[in-house]
Amino acid sequence: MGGGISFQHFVAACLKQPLNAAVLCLAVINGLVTDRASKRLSSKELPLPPPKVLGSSVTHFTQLCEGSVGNKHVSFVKDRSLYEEGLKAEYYINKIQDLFYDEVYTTYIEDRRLLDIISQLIGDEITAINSMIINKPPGTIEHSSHQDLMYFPIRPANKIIGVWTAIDPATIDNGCLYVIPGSHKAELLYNHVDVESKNKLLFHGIQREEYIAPKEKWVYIEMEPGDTLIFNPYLVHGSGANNTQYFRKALTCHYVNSMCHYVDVTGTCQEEIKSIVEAEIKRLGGELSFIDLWRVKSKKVRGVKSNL
Ligand SMILES: O=C(O)CCC(=O)C(=O)O
Repeated sequence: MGGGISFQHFVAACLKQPLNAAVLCLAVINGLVTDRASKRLSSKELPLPPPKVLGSSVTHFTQLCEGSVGNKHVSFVKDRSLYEEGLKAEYYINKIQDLFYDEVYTTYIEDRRLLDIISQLIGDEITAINSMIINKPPGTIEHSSHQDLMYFPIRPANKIIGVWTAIDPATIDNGCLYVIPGSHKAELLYNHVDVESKNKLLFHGIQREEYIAPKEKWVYIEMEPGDTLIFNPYLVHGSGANNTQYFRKALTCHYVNSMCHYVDVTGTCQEEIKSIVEAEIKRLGGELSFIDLWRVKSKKVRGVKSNL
């Protein structure tokens, strides 16, 4: 396992300048954006998201889990092994997805300052996809290394960007994110296998990720509440187990330039994911294709028109 360093120090070292702001950008580290953009991103004027949203995110999560606040749009993902322990919902719900019409979480997803940053990276026409609050309750196992693009039938990839904001302190002990720096540069999707099917549906991980870079090169990113990681969808990343007795929550969303298009992933390394998703939709009584599912899981958040 690679040694952990504080996120602030990691980014500051990479940018070779002091960095005090909560907005931090891995894309900058990997040279994806210009110097001008990196200066803008490290500006103190852009703290993200407002602390009020972070605080209400936690309360709202609990209320959604307990059913004391209803929301017919969101969907819940359980950690199956924690569920089997008969715990309260907050202790086994791993994710709440599809937050686009949730009054609390949209204030994060559509935060003007966040969209200003995203527009520097992918352009002014922005569609949000795949919004989630990720809960990592005590006892959660690791989330294997993967590339987010594996799940998206959308291209071009360089117009897709992921955003992950810590709600709680994220530490090595409670399962912070780790990344393999530079792993996005080859613009390759690595072979993923179903590694955690006992715990969660659709958790595929990269086979033999140590061939991409030895574990000493992996970087564990400890983050404070409000710290935000922005990353390329080819970037290999994952997160560790939560070995503490506290929750580790984060808000995350992907943003896509609205002029992107859907691609048929049949015959590619994404086909297995497509088949699993379509089979699960069928099992639940639905008829959506993989692409239609992403149409449902997207929302235009800036600009006038979206292809998605
Ligand atoms: O928050 C985590 O533990 C991992 C999240 C992640 O990598 C993802 O959802 O793609």
